[in-house]
Amino acid sequence: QAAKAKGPFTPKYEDYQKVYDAVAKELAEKDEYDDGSYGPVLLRLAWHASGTYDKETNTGGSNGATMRFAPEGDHGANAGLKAARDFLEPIKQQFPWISYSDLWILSGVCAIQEMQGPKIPYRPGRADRDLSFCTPDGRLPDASKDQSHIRAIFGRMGFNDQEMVALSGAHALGRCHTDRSGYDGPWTFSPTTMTNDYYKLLLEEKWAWKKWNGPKQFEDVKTKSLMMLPTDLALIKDKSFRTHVERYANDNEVFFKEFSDAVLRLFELGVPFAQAEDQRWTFKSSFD
Ligand code: CCH
Repeated sequence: QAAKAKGPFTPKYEDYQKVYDAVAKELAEKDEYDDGSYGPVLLRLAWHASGTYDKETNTGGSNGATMRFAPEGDHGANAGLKAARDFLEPIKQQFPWISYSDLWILSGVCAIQEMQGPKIPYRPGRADRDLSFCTPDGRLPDASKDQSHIRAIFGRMGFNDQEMVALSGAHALGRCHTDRSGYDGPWTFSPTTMTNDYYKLLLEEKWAWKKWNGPKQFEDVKTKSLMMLPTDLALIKDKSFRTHVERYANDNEVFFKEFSDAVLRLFELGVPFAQAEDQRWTFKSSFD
């Protein structure tokens, strides 16, 4: 009898865990970047890949990784994300079987977990698509706007108020760069560790307009070393948003749980999975 023909390689949980481990290793080793970690910019890449989703037309979202191409890669909102894509290129070469779109999201999951955030369950199934699937400009939020804009943009993806506030807690991480968005500075004092500090600082600090020639942003009156965007302050000006800011400021566990649920949903928008919802995987972190 002839030997059973070897089918195409079907990667399993263990194979994706290997990719996770490779991203985590690079994150730990390349600690000269920015505040000492590529974690925040990797998370931003995963978010901007996903946040183009439109529930009416079921277009956009993380399936496709169309940000690799112009025009999407050149959209103003995506300025600076090449750093994240370049970081991941050697890992894509090492694991050629994974799609860019699955890799970007897996890296977002890895970034959150490695920066001591909650576990984010994951399932693969995203397929790369060509540039004809690029989304139109203007689907991602504009930081100069108010709560009605936040509701319009995240409502288009299908999120409610509570989820919008939970997702915004990602701004505990990373910073604004003048050569990317035009804004400047970090939101918290620990921009490479996931905490609920973003909400605490929003409520506890006094925020005033920064006096400078750049775009309108806030700075904390006390140290003038932290920043908030107009869209960040909208979360405490709006009554409904504010109740959730208060809940998350008061309880990091509640924040982690609801952040994990909302991010999981964000990362899956518009993806035609073969793997069932109850078959998601949770990856081991480097420190587990
Ligand atoms: Fe954000 N974000 N974001 N953000 N963001 C920026 C940076 C990060 C808005 C605007 C900006 C989310 C929601 C919003 C991250 C994650 C998330 C910057 C600075 C702007 C501007 C970019 C630069 O200059 O490098 C606006 C507006 C909204 C909603 O209204 C959501 C949701 C997430 C993830 C779940 C992360 C992380 C960063 C830091 C990136 C870095 O390079 O440090």
